[in-house]
Amino acid sequence: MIAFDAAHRTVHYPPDRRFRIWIKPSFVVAAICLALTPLVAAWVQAAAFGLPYLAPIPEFHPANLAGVHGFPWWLRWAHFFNFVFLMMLVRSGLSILADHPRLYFNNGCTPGTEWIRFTPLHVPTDRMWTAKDDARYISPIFGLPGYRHTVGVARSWHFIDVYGFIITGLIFIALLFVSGQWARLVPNTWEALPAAWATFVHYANFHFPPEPDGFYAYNALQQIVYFFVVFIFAPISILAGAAMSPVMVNRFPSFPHIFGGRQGARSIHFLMMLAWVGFLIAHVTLVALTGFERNMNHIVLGTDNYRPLGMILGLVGLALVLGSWIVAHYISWKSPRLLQHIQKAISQPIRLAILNRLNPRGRYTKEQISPHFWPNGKMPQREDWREMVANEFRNFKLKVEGLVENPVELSLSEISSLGEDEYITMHHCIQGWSGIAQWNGIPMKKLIDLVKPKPAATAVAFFSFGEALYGGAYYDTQTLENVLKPECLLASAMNGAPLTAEYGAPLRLRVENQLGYKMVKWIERIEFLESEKMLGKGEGGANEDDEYFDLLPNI
Ligand SMILES: Nc1nc2c(c(=O)[nH]1)N[C@H]1C(S)=C(S)[C@@H](COP(=O)(O)O)O[C@H]1N2
Ligand SMILES: [Mo]
Repeated sequence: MIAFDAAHRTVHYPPDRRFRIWIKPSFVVAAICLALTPLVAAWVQAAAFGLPYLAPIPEFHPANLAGVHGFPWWLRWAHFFNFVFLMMLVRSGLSILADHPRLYFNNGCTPGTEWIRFTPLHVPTDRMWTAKDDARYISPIFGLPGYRHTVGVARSWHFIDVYGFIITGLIFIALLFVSGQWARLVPNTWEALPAAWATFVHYANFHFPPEPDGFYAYNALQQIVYFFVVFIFAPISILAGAAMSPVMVNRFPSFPHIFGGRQGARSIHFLMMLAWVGFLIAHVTLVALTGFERNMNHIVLGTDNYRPLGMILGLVGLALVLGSWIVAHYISWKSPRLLQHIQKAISQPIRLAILNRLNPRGRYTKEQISPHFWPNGKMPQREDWREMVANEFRNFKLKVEGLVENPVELSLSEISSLGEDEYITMHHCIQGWSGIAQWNGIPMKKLIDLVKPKPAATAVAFFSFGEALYGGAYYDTQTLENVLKPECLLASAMNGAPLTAEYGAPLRLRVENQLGYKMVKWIERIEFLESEKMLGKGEGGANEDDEYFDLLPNI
């Protein structure tokens, strides 16, 4: 076990590390039916009519090499790197999942409506139960980096690897078409479908169909499965990932509909992970059962013979991949800051160029407001805040200071007299849950017009009455440019009523193109600065400093 200090130990390695999976019974029944239907059909067909006819495999010999064949070097390397990145994505994805160990098909994530949960706990109704309380421990054997509430580090891996995965995929697909190798993966006639079914009937009856030499051709089922993995699995996984981005969802609210909503996208992202892992298991099993040494020579060396070298090098490659998990584990815990900065160096330019340009314009109706909205964060403990709660913040004055021409101290009524706006938007927490709520408050733009930032001011910091996870005041920063965008509110009301103590009274920020942790609750003061680097550890917020979260979480 990694040596944690006491504070990190309570967060990352809690006494309750039980692992439970519960699946809604109707989902279990549906999954079993879905899996059994083709099997039963195949069994019935074989019992009634015998094993179906399979077209004879064309004979290949060096004098008769019709069509593209073989495994060029780029294909073999793409295959290897795809495996490297995919495993990292799965492992870091599991760590992310454990941070909100429930999956739903409704946008509000109402406890009790999940179709699967990875926690033995039921959400208590007699006390505040935050999403952070709900995070679960996952063993570092399965998760990267594992342990509990390590979503920041896990996301660093997930996003570094997703670029590797996408770039590998794009190069692979481009070269498939350039080289003509695509013809090996894309069926060229509809007859491939009945042929694939006939092949499946053979497998389902534990009867291996005649094995074509994969160096020259695949059987019909194999071809269709490979086609699906490359041209269907990968795009669905990537699109479902994108459909969890706050800026994508709040800019293109109908985009997640293709997955049945924002949480449908998260569920399908997970189910696709299962599909990848299921494919991997079936693929490796068949590679091993249908001539392991020869198959390994194909994919490792690009040769077609029975020598053991491909297998040996392949096993070395596998050992390297396993070794990469161990190295990744140590980087996660020894150099998380470096990892955070590498991810930032890769992701931030891409986010600035693409996602950050999209302006939120999510519009939801009152009927869509979530019945439950997960609370998050540590309630302020400060005496002055508690007293203000008791007298409904009548004496509260928001301080707005720093690099401004006109520093102000404003009461809640002075603030609201600047002119309130109202939006119904979808909130996205880094942990994975979402919720729709209505927010009232003044656009940050109005406050900015009032205080007149000096030209040197580029960042705006929001300081909370509440503490951060590891102590010190919770704070976060925004660029001045971002808080001037539409739908950025200094909110004082939620769902038509003044903010309650739980949800951030007296004021909280709303920035609909970013994740929840950027939206400071229980705001005490606002400061305009030259740069976010001047505060805390210089990363731009309490979570960025201590939990290695992103400075710019558009996704
Ligand atoms: N002061 C403070 N603000 C905070 C947090 C916190 O821990 N402290 N948590 C953030 C996170 S992670 C989220 S998701 C949202 C949650 O808002 P909610 O409680 O209204 O759901 O608040 C954000 N603001
Ligand atoms: Mo969050």
